[in-house]
Amino acid sequence: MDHTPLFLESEFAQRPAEDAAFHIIPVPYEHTVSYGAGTARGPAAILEASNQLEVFDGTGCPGEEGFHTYPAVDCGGGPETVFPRIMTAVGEAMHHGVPLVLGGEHSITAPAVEAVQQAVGAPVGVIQFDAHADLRDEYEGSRRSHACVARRLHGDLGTPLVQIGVRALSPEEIVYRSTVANDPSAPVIVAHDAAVLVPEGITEIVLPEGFPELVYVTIDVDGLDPSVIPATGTPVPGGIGWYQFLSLLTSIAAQRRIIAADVVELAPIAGQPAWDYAAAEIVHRTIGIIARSRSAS
Ligand SMILES: [Mn+2]
Repeated sequence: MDHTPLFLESEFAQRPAEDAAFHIIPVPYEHTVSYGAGTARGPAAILEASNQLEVFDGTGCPGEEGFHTYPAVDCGGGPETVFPRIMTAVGEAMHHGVPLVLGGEHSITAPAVEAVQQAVGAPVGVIQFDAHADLRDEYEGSRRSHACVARRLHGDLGTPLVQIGVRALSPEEIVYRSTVANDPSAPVIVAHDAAVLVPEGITEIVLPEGFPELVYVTIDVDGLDPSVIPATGTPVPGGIGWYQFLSLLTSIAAQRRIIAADVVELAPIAGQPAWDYAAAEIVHRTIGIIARSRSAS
């Protein structure tokens, strides 16, 4: 059997889980009839591409804090069997450090956040980079579709939510956002949509007062402009650029404690490793931003 690549093992020897700050969890989940054709190959492509990364992320060498890559979560079966496995893996990683979950389709964020909530026993806020709001209650007959993940987080798990880079919204999602905005008892949803962020070149956002101290960051790669990563199921023009993404994430890390993150929805295109590399770089830069914010606090 081929060796499954570990995150940046070309430069940093794998650390035991107890001795690693960052815990990479591959979740090759794609619950569609075309299983195997798209996002299921995302985690392996990111891990392979990670071995081409430079150890220096532009500011420091986050790998010095230790990486531990888990075996891929078994994604055979439907959400009712796979989601508990995701929760177990993320819960275990939370004992040791910061989980970085690699998707897979976006629906995996719901069990990941649930596991993080359980592990900390405190309110967790979610920061979502995404082209889509993912606030539908149901999509194509499923409440666990990738198009519904933010609704599962906000509506079911009760997480306050900040959406960054959204530029594709259904009428139902617009109504949901405004209903929440007018309901003082609902957890907050704050939208920094691409139509304002991108033309105005905004590089910093201020989190709302009362937003939880502990945050989970979910990065749907389609949140960035397709000029950065076109290898995703539903690319949408007009997304945030590379440096804008880094600045926005840095501004989040300066205000709250990022305790877990995921990078989802990479659908590798054969013969086009550039996009796999870009996704691996997103993971690496995210780790670096988290590492520096932790040592600063
Ligand atoms: Mn999404």
